[in-house]
Amino acid sequence: MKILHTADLHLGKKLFNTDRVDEQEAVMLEIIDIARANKVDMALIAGDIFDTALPSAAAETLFFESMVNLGQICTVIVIAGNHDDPVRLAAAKEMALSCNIVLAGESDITYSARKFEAGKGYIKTRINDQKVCVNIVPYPSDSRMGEVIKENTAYPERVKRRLFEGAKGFEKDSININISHLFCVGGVKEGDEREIELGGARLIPTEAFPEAHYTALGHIHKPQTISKTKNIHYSGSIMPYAFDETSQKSVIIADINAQGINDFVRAPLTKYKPVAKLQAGSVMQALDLLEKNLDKWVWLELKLDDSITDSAAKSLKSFSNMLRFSLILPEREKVIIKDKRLKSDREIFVEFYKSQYGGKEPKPELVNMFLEIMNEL
Ligand SMILES: [Mn+2]
Repeated sequence: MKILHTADLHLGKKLFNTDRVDEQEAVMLEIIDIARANKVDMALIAGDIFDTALPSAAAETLFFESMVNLGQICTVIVIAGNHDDPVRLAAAKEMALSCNIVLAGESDITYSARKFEAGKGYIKTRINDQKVCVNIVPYPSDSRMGEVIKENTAYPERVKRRLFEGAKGFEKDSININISHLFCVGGVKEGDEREIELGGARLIPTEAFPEAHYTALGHIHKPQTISKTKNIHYSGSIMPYAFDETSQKSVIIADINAQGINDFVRAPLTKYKPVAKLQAGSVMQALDLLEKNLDKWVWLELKLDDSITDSAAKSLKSFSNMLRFSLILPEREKVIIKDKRLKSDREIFVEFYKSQYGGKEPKPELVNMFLEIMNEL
């Protein structure tokens, strides 16, 4: 069977207030074309479908239209990520089922028994006369797993338990697949994923995954293979969502049989605008760089000895591909180049607050509250 694995669509997500639904639509069409051209049997969409719990109408329309089209090509499994509202995402699950789509918000997917053989956390189907079992684990936060936190059970242990529960559907003669949305030990960060910052206690080790022919993960935006021997992969996001996401985006196409993975390729996505963080030492150079990067979203850092003239600012602003502009002047440089790691949590917080609120100092109570939370983590 052939699978297509993608994740982190973040439909509706803007880059510095710039709407990207048109770009997202082009990429979704490209993904559907890739599925069709490769005669894919199953699409695995591993969470963060939307960017917010309350997506825009345009983002929802794009999702539903894309899924209906994909469902005409193959069976589609969609799980909720941390950015998705699990209830809202799966609200149309009954209707989706008749379009060959499983919408999995929270763990319980027994509703899909109308079309598939479904158990607690898994579905079974047949593709080209081959048995297939998919262990479905949407973003496993404690509240979404409906866990009562027992003493002395660490978060990775609770997730492991949940992963092994769905694996009860795995059979010796079936192709067995795990799909989830989490941060796995060994994952390399790129972009602005929030939970990664929360520290090691939430990381899931590879031992937590039941042995399977393929494990499809979402959550990290950088495409990467966590374990080749255990077949654990991140597809990465469908386009860059932060200025440090410079790697080529792609979807995974894998040909799997009962013996293992026959063929594995990352099919590049080409319909989005890449990002670039550019540095210039003069206005002339800055204008030249912007001109040369019209096909990219640009964050321009301009280092000058003196402040910028009105006419230069006007020329720079005329480039609509420039989404962010940082002017670095000598007196501010000391602050900017100081390594964050050398600063205390208090310093970092105060600096961040001031940058967000026009230089205003945060109230001491607020700083203390922040430090208390930091200590608890
Ligand atoms: Mn995520």
